[in-house]
Amino acid sequence: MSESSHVAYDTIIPNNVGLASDRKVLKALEKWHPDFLSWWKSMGPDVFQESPVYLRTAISVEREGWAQFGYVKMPEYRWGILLAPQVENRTIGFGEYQGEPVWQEVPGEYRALLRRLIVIQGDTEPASVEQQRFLGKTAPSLYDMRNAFQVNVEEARHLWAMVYLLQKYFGRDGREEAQELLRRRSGDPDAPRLLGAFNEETPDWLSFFMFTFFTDRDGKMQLESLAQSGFDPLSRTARFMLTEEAHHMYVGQSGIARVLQRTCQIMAKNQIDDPFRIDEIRGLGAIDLPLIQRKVNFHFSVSLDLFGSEISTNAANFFDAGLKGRYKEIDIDDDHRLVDALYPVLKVIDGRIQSIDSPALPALNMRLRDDYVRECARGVERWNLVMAKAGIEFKLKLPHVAFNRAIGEFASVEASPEGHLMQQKEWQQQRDRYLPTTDDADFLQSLMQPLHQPGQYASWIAPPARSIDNQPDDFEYVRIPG
Ligand code: BYC
Repeated sequence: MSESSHVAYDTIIPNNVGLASDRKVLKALEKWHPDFLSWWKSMGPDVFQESPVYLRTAISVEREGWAQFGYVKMPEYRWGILLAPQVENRTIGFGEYQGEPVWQEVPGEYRALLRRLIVIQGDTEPASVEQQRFLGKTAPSLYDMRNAFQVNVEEARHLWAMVYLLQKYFGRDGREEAQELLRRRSGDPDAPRLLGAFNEETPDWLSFFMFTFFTDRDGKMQLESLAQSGFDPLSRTARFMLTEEAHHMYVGQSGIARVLQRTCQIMAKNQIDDPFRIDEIRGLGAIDLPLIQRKVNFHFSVSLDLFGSEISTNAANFFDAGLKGRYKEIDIDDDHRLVDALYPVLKVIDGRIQSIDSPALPALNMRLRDDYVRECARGVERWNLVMAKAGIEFKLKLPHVAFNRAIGEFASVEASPEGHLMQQKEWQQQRDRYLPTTDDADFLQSLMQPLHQPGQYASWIAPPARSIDNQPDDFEYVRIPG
C-alpha cells in the first residue's frame, strides 16, 4: 500500500495526509471537531443517533477494498480526511497554465477564487444532511434507513474534506469559513445555505430519492470538474469523494425504480392500465406515475439551477486559472484553452428559445449542464424500462431546461415542460399540472409510515434487487432498541 493510500487511525481524525506531524492543522481540526459534533447532534439524523447502524467506513483510498462494513453509532463514525493517491508528475490539464506542474500550495493570485469554490462545495455537504434529518423517522424499511444514514455520514465526511482544505491552505480566513459552514442552516431565512436547492425541504422519501438522483448528480459533475483542478490537494480530495458519491446516486436511481416497480405491480394486480386513474391507484397505497413525473420536473429544474448562469465570467476565470476544468477534461480532444472556441448556448431571443454559437469559455456552466442532462436522460430511460416491462404505457420525461428556472437565461421567463414559452398568468394556471401540489405532498406524507421490521418494506416501494454487503434479505441494518 503506498504512503498516501494508508489511512492513519492513530489520531482522533483518521487521515492519509500525515496529520500527526502537521501540528497546526491538527490543532485547528481538533478545535473544530467538537463544534462539528454538536452540529451533527443537533442537525444530523433525528432520533437514531444512539442506534447502531451497519455502515461502511473508508479504511484505504485504493480503488479496491476501501470500504469496511460494521455497526457504528453515527456520532462515533470515523469521519476522516482522505485524499486519492497523488499522481506522480501530474501537470495542469487546461487553461493558462496548461502543461505546468500542478500546485501543491494555493497560488496567491487565485486565493479568493479557490476559496470561494471550496466554500460553495463545502456548504452543500452539511446542507444536505440538514435537509434529510427527519427521514429516519419515516423510513420505508431498515435497508432504506441505513442507506440514508450512509449518505448522511459521507456527506458529513465531505464537509470534513473541504474544512481540511480551508484550514490547511487558507489560514485564518479558512478557519473562519470552516466555522461559517457550521453556522449556516438549510432553509434558515437569516443564514441560509449558499445555493438554492440546498434550502429546499426533503420532507418525504420520494423527495430523498429524487434528490440523490438529481442533486447528488450535480455534485458528481461539479466534483468531476474539481477533480481536474490544477490545485492538486483539491483534485485529490474530489477524486476520493467521487468514489463515495456513486453509492448516493445509486440510492436515487434504484429508489425511484423500486417505487415505479411497486406502482406497476399494484396497477397490474388490480387490472388498472390507465396511469391517470389517480384516486384508485392512491387508494391502493401506490404512488401514481403522474405524481412521479411532477417530482421529476421539480427536482430536475431545481438541480439545473446549481450549474449557475449559462454565461458566466466566474466559470471562465475558474477555467483560465486552471482551478476547475470540464467534465472528463483529459479525455476531450481540443486545445484545452478555448480561446477562440465556440459552444452552442440556449438563449431567449425575440420570444423564442434559440441555440446560438457563443464563446466557449464563458459558456462552461452550460456545457457542464449539458453533460449532466445527458446523464439524467440515461437514468430516466432506465426507469422507463420498468413501465415497459410491466406493459404500462407511461414514459417519464425530463422537462425542458427552460422550465421552472430561477438562475440564468430562463429565470425571467416561464416555459412549459415541453419548452414552450408562456405568459406568467397561463403558467400559473397550469402550475399544478407541472409541479407537485399540496395535495401530492399530503398524499406522500400519508404514506410515510415507518417500517422497522427487518426484511419488510412499505406498501409503496418494492424491495431492493440486492442487499448491502451480501447480507441476507432480513438483515437488521439498523438496530433500534425495542
Ligand atoms: N443559488 O456566475 P454565476 C454537491 C450565484 S452539489 C444561489 O452564474 P458561477 C452535493 C453565484 O454564486 C455541487 N446562488 O455562477 C449534492 C454568483 O454569485 P455572486 C456543489 C447562485 O459562479 C448533493 C451569481 O449567482 N459544488 O456537491 O459561474 C448532496 C452569478 O452566478 C446559484 C459546486 O457547485 C444558485 N443555484 O456558478 C451534497 C462547485 N447559482 O458571485 C452535496 C463549486 C449561482 O454574484 N461551485 N449563484 O455573489 C461552482 O463551481 C460555482 O460557484 C457554481 C455557480 C457552479 C455553483
